[in-house]
Amino acid sequence: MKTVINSINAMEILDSRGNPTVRAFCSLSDGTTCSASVPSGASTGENEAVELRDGDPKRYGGKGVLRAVENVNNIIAPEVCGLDPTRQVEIDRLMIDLDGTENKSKLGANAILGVSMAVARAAAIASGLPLYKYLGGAEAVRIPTPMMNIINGGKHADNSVDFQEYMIVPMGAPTFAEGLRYNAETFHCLKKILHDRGLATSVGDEGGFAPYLSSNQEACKVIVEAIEAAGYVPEEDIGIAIDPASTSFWHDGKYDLSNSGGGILNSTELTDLYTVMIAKYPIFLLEDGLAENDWDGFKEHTRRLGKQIEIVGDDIYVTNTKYIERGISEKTTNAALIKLNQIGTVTETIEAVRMCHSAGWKCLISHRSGETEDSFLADFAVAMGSGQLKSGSACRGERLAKYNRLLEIEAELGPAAEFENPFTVH
Ligand code: 2PG
Ligand code: MG
Repeated sequence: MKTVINSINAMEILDSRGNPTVRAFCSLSDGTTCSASVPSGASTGENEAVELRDGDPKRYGGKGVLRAVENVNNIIAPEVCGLDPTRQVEIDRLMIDLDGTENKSKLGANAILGVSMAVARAAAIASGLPLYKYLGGAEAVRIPTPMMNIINGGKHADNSVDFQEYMIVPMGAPTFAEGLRYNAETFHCLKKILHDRGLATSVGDEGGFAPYLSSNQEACKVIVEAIEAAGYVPEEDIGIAIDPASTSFWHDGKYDLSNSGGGILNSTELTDLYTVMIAKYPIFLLEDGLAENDWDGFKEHTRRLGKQIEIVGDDIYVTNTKYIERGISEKTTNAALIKLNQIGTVTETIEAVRMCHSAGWKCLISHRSGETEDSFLADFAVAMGSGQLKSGSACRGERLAKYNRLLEIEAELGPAAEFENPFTVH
């Protein structure tokens, strides 16, 4: 007998920042039951799919998601029940049509994505396959490089650092497990270095340290010290990737780094600053070096830096093929960030990855700053085979849930697992 979806429902849970989010449940006629939880960003792009919030000031400061939960229970569930859970594309399209808006503002991308992920997971279980294999097929064997965010700034921390994320990348590690160890050891050395200098070792939203540093470059300096203190060679063993999330300090067409004493810069001047930093530190990737609406600035930025390093667009594309297509034709960047909840369905996220890969672009699969213990992202990253994932620091359970799941996947694949440095050395 054909397995069908028996029930779909949702509830309000809390994310890693203590804000409400959606957990969706799916049960099948074969007895399979599972759930999936939706993450939430802080430095969001203006064109992201809409995260539906109640706006009721009496609950969670207006951030409740009971309307999204009701939309799952009352509008989506009756339409999806009875369908074959392996028909992911059809189910996602059906929800997109039910919503009927450009940006999923009627039902909420949080409602739709919760169901989309839960259905994928249920179908994988019913098929007897791990999620990465169900979504990625037999060739899903590439384990992504863990890009670990060990210094948090910008909107993710209350410190003097304007740039949001400083990540370490285990360039020279032979396996994912070894790469994770390189990173975690460096994280611990960084803690000691900061502590010994009397700097704060408390952490930001993604588990990286959030010290008061004298400049944005100072963060690279202490990271290089930490890499060396851990016994690794900067550049060869471990490199640096930065997500300045510059939309968050872009005001009136200028980049405002006055929080860290860096002044107010235009796109060219900010690209000059990055050029200096790249020459001085082992930086291999810059994400959102410029702001979401600075398409012209980005073109110049990529023309100047794109041969040397990976230039990733996050807020500018919001995992939406409409914007990625423009980026590919205008050579705006040479890679894209991929976040499931920016677009709101598993199917559309896969389409975004496919578009990037067929243009020869890299994809960096990403968590959100507000996360849950759900490790869906780890399987998704392996399924997409893009070789790069960022899931925060070596601290905070919701971040480690993804890295630990990747350890499991690598062990399960055994000798079939592939792990290769996705960056070209400059
Ligand atoms: C980013 C993300 C994830 P947020 O900018 O890349 O690190 O942050 O989820 O706050 O948008
Ligand atoms: Mg980003």
